[in-house]
Amino acid sequence: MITLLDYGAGNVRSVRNAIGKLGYTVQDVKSPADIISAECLIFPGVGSYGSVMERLQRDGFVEPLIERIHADKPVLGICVALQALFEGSEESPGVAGLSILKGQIKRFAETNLSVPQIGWNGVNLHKQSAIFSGYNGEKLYFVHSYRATLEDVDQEWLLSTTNYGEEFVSGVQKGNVTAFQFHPEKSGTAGLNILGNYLKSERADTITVSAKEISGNPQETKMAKRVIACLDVRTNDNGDLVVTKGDQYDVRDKGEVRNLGKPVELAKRYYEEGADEITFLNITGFRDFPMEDQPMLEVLQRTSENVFVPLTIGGGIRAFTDTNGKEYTSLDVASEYFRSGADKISIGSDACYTAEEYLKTGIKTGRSSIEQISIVYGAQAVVISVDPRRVYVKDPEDTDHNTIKTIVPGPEGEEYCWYQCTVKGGREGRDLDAVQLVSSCEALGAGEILLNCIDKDGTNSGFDFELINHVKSAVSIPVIASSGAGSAAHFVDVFKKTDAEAALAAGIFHRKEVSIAEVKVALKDNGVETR
Ligand code: 1PR
Repeated sequence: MITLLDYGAGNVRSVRNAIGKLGYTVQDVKSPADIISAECLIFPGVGSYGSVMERLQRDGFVEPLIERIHADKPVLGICVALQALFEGSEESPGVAGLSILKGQIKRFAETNLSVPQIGWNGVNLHKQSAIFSGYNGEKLYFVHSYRATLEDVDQEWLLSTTNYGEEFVSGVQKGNVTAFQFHPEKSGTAGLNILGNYLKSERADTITVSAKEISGNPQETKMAKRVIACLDVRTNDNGDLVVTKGDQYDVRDKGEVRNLGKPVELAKRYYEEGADEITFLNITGFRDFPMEDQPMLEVLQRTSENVFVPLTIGGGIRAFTDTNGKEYTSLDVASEYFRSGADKISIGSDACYTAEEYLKTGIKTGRSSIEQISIVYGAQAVVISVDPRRVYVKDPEDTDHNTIKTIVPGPEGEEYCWYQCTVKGGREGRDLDAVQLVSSCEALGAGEILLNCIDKDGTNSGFDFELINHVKSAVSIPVIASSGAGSAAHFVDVFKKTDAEAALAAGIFHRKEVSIAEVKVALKDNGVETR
């Protein structure tokens, strides 16, 4: 029996599912006393530092947690839970942590690397631990902007480090108390193995750690470039929820919505094929109210039972008033998705409206969906889905928008273009360019950009490098290149010719033209770091 500390701050479903998958029963902490009496406690870290600590305080969990840790009873902390062991964090100034370890959690120093660190990275062990038995250096999934520094950590606690522009603390362990910065429940088979080791050791009450340094000189760990499978989901004309795929956003073929499979089954297939992440886009979300769209919630819930890599959901994330006049904030909508198994939400149309307002007033109201969700769940949980199309101009002076000189001239031989943002699934163009959108959203607290391209979508002609470089140079958060992949070589190209952290495709995977495994082999053969 494993006890889970679910303080309602985000996707705890995945941890719950992972424990279940490993054959254990989960019970929830219902009162502070449960924290003390639990045989084995898992403390998942979801949300921002401040919101985690605030919820723990609200429920009276802080003191029992400290008591339990001091009593050396088994605890496994994940992500922000590792950070919570320290005295505080730059993420939420003035908020006290559990103060088991001295020092403050700090934001990654400014380098040319994107922050948050989102993706798969290795760990170097500094101790021998039964928890890592069978671990062969596989990459594990990290998602965070703040980290414990090597200078701050008590050496007695140091379990593992990871490199991301610097060497930081990715695992701590002392006696029966362990915490990871990475998410074992989101790290595929390798992560499940680590979690399984922990649960096994706990049951036998034999978590063994020898203080012996691991011999040899550990190499710097390296982040992998991510390969993401995207599933555009909607109801077809027969009322079935299907994965579809458009050509430049037109999903109908001879008047019928293309049906390329069932969302839960396809997601499972991509996980098994080695996808580093899976994205669901409810492509009619701008029209329908997602809280009434139970099938999408069910898709997430069922997918997260078998898929142990990060899940992103987009489509319809915005404030909404239902037909009974009941108001839902975008935070309510997002929270429902997180509870159903999403790790990140992606905002499309609403991000454009928010950016337009922000550019007009320069004021951060705190009321936009980006700000609300980012404050509670952390920037890393907020992805901005950009749906741009090229607008050609003869001269940059012909527009107020950010232009590029392009190697793909327009129909009239125009040598310049800007990228116009669209809303409602590409149906409506706005007076907003991609650079304006992404830089405003970053300023408001977004943590990642999903960069589609209507001109390229479904064409199989390769990614739009010019767009990717243009957007990448405007932000310091990670960028996912999307639209146009037609071969494994296109993935190699996008990582060689741009600094995108991830590349996403839909059509080629759905139609089984190229498998994710083939993409990974091509990347590896060409010296691109992969999982
Ligand atoms: O505006 O917040 O409700 O979000 C709606 C979301 O749905 C947006 O993220 C938008 O990109 C997406 N969307 C809306 N309509 C469509 C459509 O196709 N008619 N799909 C649509 C966008 C684009 C990519 C696609 C890649 C790769 N899909 O996600 O998967 O272009 O395709 P490829 O590899 O086959 O070329 P909101």
